[in-house]
Amino acid sequence: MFLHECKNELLGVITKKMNSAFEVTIGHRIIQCRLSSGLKGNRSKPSAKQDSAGSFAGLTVGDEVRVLLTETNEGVITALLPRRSAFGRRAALSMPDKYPHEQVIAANVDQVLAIFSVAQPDPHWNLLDRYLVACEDAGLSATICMTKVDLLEHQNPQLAQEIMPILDDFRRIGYRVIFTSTRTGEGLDDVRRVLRGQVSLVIGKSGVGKSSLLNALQTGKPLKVGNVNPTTGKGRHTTTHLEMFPLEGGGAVIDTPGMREFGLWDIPVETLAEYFPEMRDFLGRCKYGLNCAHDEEPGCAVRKAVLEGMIHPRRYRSYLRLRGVG
Ligand SMILES: Nc1nc2c(ncn2[C@@H]2O[C@H](COP(=O)(O)OP(=O)(O)OP(=O)(O)O)[C@@H](O)[C@H]2O)c(=O)[nH]1
Ligand SMILES: [Mg+2]
Ligand SMILES: [Zn+2]
Repeated sequence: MFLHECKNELLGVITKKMNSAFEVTIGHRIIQCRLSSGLKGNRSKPSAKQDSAGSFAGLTVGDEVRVLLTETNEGVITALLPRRSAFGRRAALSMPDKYPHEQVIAANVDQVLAIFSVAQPDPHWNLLDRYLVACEDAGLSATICMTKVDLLEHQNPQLAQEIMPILDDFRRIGYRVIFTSTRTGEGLDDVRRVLRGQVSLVIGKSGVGKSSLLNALQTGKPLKVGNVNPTTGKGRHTTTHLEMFPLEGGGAVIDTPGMREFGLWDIPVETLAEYFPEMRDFLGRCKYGLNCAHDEEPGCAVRKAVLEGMIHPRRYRSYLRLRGVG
């Protein structure tokens, strides 16, 4: 699946990233690679939005690269091929003097599997809204996967009453929602169907069960799984690197470390409403046309739609918060 050849360099796909070390899959071979000094030098480029051949903003899993093999059978990544897609976030700034920039989490993926557990940890809907906006911006379809559904059925029936209306609304506005449990096997066939033949990126907070789900699908070697702190409901950041696994029958899936933060990168306020599918029908119908921020303006068609139950008030509040007016 990953085989190409070009002159004396090889073309491959980055299938694992650990800090600054990479594994590149070339055909059936996995080559340990480092970056050429030329590529490292390009790190000052602040935006990955213009990423294409030659512009570099942090290579990541899914990237197609040129690799020069050394005598010791290690590789040097010499070039990044143009990306077909990039899913990113605002980079968490570990050093105060660093410029704000995008961190591309994965490249060339077809779709995103946004994972939330029904409990332990509790779902965080505003975070889901941000994931979905990032997917819309990247032009990627998204499936919402609710894990640990065994907890819903046996331990907390009240929880179902809380979360089902919210998930029904996500379905109504066009997102696919699936329910899984690695304990009972529920929904695993649904996940297989969604993943088949596609390159999928699995994202979600630590402890929601991303690696457990991939283990249940038997995508390859068993992945490390960590328990959730019973008091705080938080995961323990068990997965610490990005890795892509080929799927039997085609496609691949990328496991990621749980992200502590997920900030949106470079979404113009004017386009934000377009990234809420349920708002699209009302855009341009406000008194102030496309200049409306859909906040307190008179004659706002979006706010009217909220009052009439066409847009969920929670989603609307989430929109306002992202727009910086909520
Ligand atoms: N009850 C229940 N627990 C589950 C299920 N799936 C996973 N878990 C548990 O959830 C905990 C976290 O699972 P992981 O797969 O390590 O979660 P992760 O999302 O990969 O976490 P990070 O790697 O830290 O980002 C483990 O204790 C799992 O046993 C499920 O379907 N039901
Ligand atoms: Mg994990
Ligand atoms: Zn408006």
